[in-house]
Amino acid sequence: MSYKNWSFFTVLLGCSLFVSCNRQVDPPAPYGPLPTEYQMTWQKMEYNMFVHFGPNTFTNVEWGNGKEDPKVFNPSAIDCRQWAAVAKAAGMKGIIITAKHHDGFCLWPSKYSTHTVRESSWKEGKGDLLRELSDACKEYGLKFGVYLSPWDQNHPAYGTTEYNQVFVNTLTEVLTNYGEVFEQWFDGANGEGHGGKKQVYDWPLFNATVYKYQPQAVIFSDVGPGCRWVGNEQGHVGETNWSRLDVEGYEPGAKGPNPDSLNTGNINGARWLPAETNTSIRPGWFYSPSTDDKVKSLGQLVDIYYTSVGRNSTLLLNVPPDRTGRIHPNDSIRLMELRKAIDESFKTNLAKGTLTATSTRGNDSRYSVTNLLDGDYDTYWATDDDVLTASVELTLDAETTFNRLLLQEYIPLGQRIVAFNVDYWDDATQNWKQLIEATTVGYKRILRFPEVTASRIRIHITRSLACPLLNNLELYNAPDYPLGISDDHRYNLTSREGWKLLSPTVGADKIIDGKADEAVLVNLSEPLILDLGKSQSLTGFYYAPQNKVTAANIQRYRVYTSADNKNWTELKTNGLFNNIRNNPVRQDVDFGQTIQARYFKLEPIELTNTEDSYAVLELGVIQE
Ligand code: FUL
Repeated sequence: MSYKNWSFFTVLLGCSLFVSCNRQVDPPAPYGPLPTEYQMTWQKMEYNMFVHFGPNTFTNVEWGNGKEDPKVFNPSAIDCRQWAAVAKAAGMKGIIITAKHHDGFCLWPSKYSTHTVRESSWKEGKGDLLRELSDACKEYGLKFGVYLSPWDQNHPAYGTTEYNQVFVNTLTEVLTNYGEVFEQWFDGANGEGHGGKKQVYDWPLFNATVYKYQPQAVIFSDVGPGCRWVGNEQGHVGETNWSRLDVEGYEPGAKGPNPDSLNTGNINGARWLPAETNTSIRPGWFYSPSTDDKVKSLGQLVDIYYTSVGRNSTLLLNVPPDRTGRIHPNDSIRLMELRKAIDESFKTNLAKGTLTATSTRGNDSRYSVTNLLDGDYDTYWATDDDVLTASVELTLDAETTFNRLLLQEYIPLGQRIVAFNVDYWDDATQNWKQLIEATTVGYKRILRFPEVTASRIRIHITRSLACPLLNNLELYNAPDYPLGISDDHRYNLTSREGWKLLSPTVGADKIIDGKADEAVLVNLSEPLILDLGKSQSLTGFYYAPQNKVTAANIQRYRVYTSADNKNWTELKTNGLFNNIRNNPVRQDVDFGQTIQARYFKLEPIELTNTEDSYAVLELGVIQE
């Protein structure tokens, strides 16, 4: 090569080096459906309060039928500022109130209904609960959201095409009179109203009404469009949880996607539809004095935090005010304990050290793995477009003991990571050892594993739909909070001495053993007949269904008692276990009188699905 050529090459090489050192690699392209700005704001709220309040608070039922006297609604010392103070101290960011439940009762004096606070005894009909709560939320810096049930058992127009407009009118009142609404909660339940008629809901019209007056509101339902139900009311979204769902051909309610899809989302789902885990601090959604001693234990609530917020979901925890109109101390104390437990668990981030990655996008410092520790939500680590598996390693400044790993994926550009492993470096064997294998990260993922002491930890992404983007990594050593007394243990408190189940004969022992552990399947033709051994004073009965949304549990039933197992007295002709499909917890039914009897019979007349046998976990009578 001549000197002239050589110098030409030097110049060329120099230029290309110059260009590559300063090259700004393109940011990763968005992948799949993306969250809107409003969905991002909503996702970051993480933890909100649900409030079920209305006539049911006073009548011991979960579903009112619209025929209740509005005068039963009469809280003696309502204090929405107390609700807001409790929510705020609990660490919640917003409150969603049941403005109208299935009984049609409106917590504001609606022009379009005659079943409202105006007709109640509260404040001599001059009260407006939405006003009081929305004001309290503003005062405490909380966001305000509304639940409105299209199913309305009171309104005379329900079941006619006219009703959809009535519903839109009530919706408009709620959305235009109380300031900003961060979430609109639509219940898909579609039961019978006046004269046994069901309504064909106009969902596109309902959604358009929300967006017209509150464009930033995130709309909840089985199919969104803002966020989705997780397919159960027990407080857990899937370990695999995609913030995406296919909604084509589905509707909110019974025509919704199956509970498993709702629980995990769909890996290639066409719509961005993040999960909201909704559950109640008590067994039911509405207050009842009978559940004052059944508030979930601290351990149960901590567990729910991990199975919701820790799995890429928000948590909407229901705290039902009592008959005075205040949050009962049993609930508020538990919420403060939960707040303390969360604070304690995530007080000290132990992820201090040096981060390296097997690959960095364009070797560009803007996508450096060090972004994972900088506390800035909008800086993230990324790989090149064609690098779909990669590892991130953290060498800790010192040997550290930890049992929790928190990861966040940069979801404004889509959810991508399918599967990953977490390993720690074992000094004794000089090898990597696996701590845990996991699927999906999403907005926030908190992994729990047994305590380990190590100085290196590695996150190995084994499958990603597009180049992975992570923006945060934290390590903690959190205390364990034992689950404590659960409802299952409480069954043991009932004395079952001398009881014998005469029907069915197979599995009878399990049904009355006081252990709500194993469900027995009974043929629909066989009722449950219990012999108490001798005549007793009975005030009610309980039925514990199988704890699964997809189970075949009893929904409608007849109940009888007898002194001789021959002549039966019918106590309930068409009993309904309210909301048992979505919330399959133990049902306690009060006879409303004391009955002297030796035999008790429960006859199923309708199940939660179309199977021909039904599930029973436990059955028993409640004695005086
Ligand atoms: C369900 C309703 O039927 C329950 O009563 C409760 O409001 C729950 C949050 O949603 O669909």
